[in-house]
Amino acid sequence: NIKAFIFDLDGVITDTAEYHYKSWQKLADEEGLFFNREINEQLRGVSRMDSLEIILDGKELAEDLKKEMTDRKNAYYQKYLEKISKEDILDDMESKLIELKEQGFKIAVASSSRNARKVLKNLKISDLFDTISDGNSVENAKPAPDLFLHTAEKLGVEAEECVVLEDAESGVDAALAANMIAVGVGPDDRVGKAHLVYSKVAEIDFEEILEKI
Ligand code: B16
Ligand code: MG
Repeated sequence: NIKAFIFDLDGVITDTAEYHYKSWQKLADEEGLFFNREINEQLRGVSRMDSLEIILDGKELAEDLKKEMTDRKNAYYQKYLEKISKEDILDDMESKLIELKEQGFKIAVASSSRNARKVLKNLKISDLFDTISDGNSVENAKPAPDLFLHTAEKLGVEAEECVVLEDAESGVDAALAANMIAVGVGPDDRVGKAHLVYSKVAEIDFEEILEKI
């Protein structure tokens, strides 16, 4: 008996991945670290510090240096965020969200991003959600189930009553670990472990999801 839909942000509601990419690329260039779009793919849904660790690829640095680097990357990223507006909502996601609400479902955002509230504010859809969880909400980032479990608790529903929409492998893993229904958005080699997969956001069909699960 599904009562709530929990949405990932980057890759499901909007596409900030390109801005993350450009910001990491700038930092990597400044630091002489090897980085490209292929490595960037591995950063989908991964927290800021975990992303840096992937880029460092085993290279060990002092904590304060790593903190400075992630802060610098975030400053670049936040510059891009200033440009985000309602037009950056993917496809017809806003009308789909409104429809789910009208049907009586609870809807929430559960994003790894510490900038999630800022992004939602600029997209002008913050008020639609019953609750918003972000990279500050729990200690253990995706693929740990914590962020999704925390979100269900705030919604007042059981994990089994939630459907999670995710574009990242780490996010699908987190949803499955939380005992929720996982709907993947993207190629099978990325989100194929989900209960149901759509290749892109425009194809997500909520009636079909409710029928099939
Ligand atoms: P921040 P999501 C994730 O958002 C992004 O996919 C990932 O690339 C990024 O590193 C992470 O947020 C942390 O973002 O640096 O803003 O805290 O897909 O979980 O909505
Ligand atoms: Mg995502």
